[in-house]
Amino acid sequence: MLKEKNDQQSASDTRLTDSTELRQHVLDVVNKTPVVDIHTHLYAPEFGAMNLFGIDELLTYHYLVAEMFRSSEVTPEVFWSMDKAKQADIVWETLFVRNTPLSEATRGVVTALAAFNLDANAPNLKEAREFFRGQSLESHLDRNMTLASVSDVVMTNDPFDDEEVKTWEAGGDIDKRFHAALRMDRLLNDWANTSAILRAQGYAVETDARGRTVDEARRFLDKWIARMKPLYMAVSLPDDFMFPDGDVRDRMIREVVLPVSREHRLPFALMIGVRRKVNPALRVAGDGLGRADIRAVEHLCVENPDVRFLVTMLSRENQHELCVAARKFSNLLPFGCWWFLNNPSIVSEITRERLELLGPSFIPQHSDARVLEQLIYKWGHSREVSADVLGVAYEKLLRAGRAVTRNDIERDVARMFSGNFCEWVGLERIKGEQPLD
Ligand code: RAT
Ligand code: ZN
Repeated sequence: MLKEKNDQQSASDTRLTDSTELRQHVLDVVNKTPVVDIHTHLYAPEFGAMNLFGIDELLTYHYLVAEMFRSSEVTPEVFWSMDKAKQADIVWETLFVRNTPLSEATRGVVTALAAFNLDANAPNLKEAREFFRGQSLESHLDRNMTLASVSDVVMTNDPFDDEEVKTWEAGGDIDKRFHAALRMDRLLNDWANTSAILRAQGYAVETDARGRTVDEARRFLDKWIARMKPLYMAVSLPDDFMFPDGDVRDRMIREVVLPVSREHRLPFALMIGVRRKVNPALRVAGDGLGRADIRAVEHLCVENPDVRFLVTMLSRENQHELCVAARKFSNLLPFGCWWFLNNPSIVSEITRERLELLGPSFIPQHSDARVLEQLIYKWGHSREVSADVLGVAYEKLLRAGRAVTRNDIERDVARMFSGNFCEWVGLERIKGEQPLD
């Protein structure tokens, strides 16, 4: 046993000087290393009906709905009046039967179906529906997490969502693989309505955010932090987000969010660049994007060196300057290729750029999955890109005169897939470690 272990040890320490062997090792490590998925819209089983899985949910994902309207005569009005199964039929017929599923979101469905040996050329959804109907949530969840090699999932938790609140208020433990992220959108992007809701809940807040608003909003957050034990607070922000600014959001960030972040040692995640409801008729599929001003991020980081920021930006044009900002501020951790950026060509470009400017000190990807089986394709597809990008980087290093070992590759990948995040949010459990024997 000991000898076997020593042999394994020395194999891991051997310098990889052959580029084919090197690429093979990188692929192997990238595929095997468990990932902590730092931003999703998935929920622990305890959240009941909020758990989405199966073919009808996969096909009515808003990424696909938007694409369907480009190739179908059906109007948004008619589409939204249909039940989910009928909507799924239309998406399948339009994007998978009458057209070839060439886009990233459609290929994703193919990858997910193939993982369960389901026919992606099927003329209808009969077989897929039968298969998913036969799955129990618990075992299907285990299977998906294993297939995607995801060890932990961070949810998106909105303390103003009635359905979600019911589960939190019921108390009780939730599945340990799931972690909370306290979503701040309603507090920071819709204060006029949110302040009225808070007043109805007994908080003495004002529409203009004056008076006792700051103390009361902090009291509200303290309560939800105690309840959810989130790993971080998060907000999505428009492309015209500025900091400093003279608006209510500025005041709420300065006087509520940042002090709460310091007091509870909770990082603040900013997802910047979304333009909500560019086409309102498309509903959840109708959001767009715009280029944001990196100076807002720089100001936050320079003014708050004791706060840790996780930042992702939606516009491709913002990616280089986000890397440069991260070089200036060690309290800034760039993460993920968000939403419209989650396509192999762009993920590849961004990951190369980040690696070249930041080494392994970033988080390459999050899934943003809303439907369980999306974990399989989102992680499968992005692992392909990561392995490619890393393989090229190690080969260049080899040519420059520095060979790497399997241990080096394992350390780098573990850092990017889980370590950077766990350290940032203080998640104690060490991720991805195999038991000793
Ligand atoms: O990627 C998405 O599914 C978007 O609709 C949004 O949910 C976005 O990721 C967000 O968290 O606001
Ligand atoms: Zn999201």
